Amino acid sequence: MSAPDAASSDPRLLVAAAARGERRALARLVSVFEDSRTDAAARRREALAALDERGAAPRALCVGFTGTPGAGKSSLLGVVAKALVERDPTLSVAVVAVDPASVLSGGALLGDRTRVTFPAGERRLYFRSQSSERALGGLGRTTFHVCRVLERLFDVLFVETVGIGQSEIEVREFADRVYLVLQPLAGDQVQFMKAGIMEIPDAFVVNKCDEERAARRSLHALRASLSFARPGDDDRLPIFSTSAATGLGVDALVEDIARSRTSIAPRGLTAAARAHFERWVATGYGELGLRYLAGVPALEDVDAAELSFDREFRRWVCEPPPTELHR
Ligand SMILES: Nc1nc2c(ncn2[C@@H]2O[C@H](COP(=O)(O)OP(=O)(O)O)[C@@H](O)[C@H]2O)c(=O)[nH]1
Ligand SMILES: [Mg+2]
Repeated sequence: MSAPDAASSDPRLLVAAAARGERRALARLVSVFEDSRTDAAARRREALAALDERGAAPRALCVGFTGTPGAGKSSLLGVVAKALVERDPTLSVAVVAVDPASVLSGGALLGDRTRVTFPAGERRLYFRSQSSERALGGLGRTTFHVCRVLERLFDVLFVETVGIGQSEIEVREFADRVYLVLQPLAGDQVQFMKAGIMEIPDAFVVNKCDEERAARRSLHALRASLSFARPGDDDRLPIFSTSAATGLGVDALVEDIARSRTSIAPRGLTAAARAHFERWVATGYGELGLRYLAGVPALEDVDAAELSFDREFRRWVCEPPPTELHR
């Protein structure tokens, strides 16, 4: 039997291979946490037990990269992740990119699923693309769970999300540091102002600054927006001008992320589990679900041991909300 086959049948081997940074093993492990079939719950438990056995506790600094589609988040993350592992030989970096589902094609917006390519042999870098299953972006149904595995295996975990509004707020709930990535396009800043989104990020990135004139205009507009949106705060908020295409300004951004690793203690995703669970219920069951949730005290202990909502999911499937709530 070849090594990958052995790994697929034995969770300990799978976890060991994933911890060594073997991409196929990582992909398999992650897909266990994306699997909606009933029998996947048992495999998740086994995988988590194997992670515990290895002492693979949550350790990653979780960094959100969020903003408009096409701003260059994926391109930039490719460059930034490589630079981070180059400057620190002990560091490992994972990227989870959540693309809005395209209603027409069922695929990713702008087809950017393949945009981040890491060198094949580099075990300290891992990239995973997911669909948000929502046309307007936000986190995917399983993003949270996948991140809770990857935060145990990598030192820095980037989560890329698309969308104006919702996804920034969602990623804020568990990211230790959030960057809002803008591109030099007229109108951008106005949209962000409207959504109140300027209040979310810890720092701003204006990418595509190889387009100099547009970049200057956008920087100016961003500073002006910030002085309204975050008065008093706006002078201290870092703004990075970058180009994923030429590498311009990337060093300063990488430096900021590296500094965050030493200055911010990762919260770990467990702290955000309850909020995430409520959203999971709200997304699937809407207002009705939230009303039901309020009356179910047992849900207080969102299944921290399983690091998934499997038990709650079974409950919802087997015992749907009482029909009187439908009225
Ligand atoms: N000129 C220029 N183009 C860029 C830059 N970064 C990304 N792009 C291009 O912008 C498009 C969208 O990039 P992508 O990384 O997929 O954006 P995302 O949707 O924010 O992840 C692609 O065609 C990239 O090649 C940049 O710094 N300068
Ligand atoms: Mg992208």
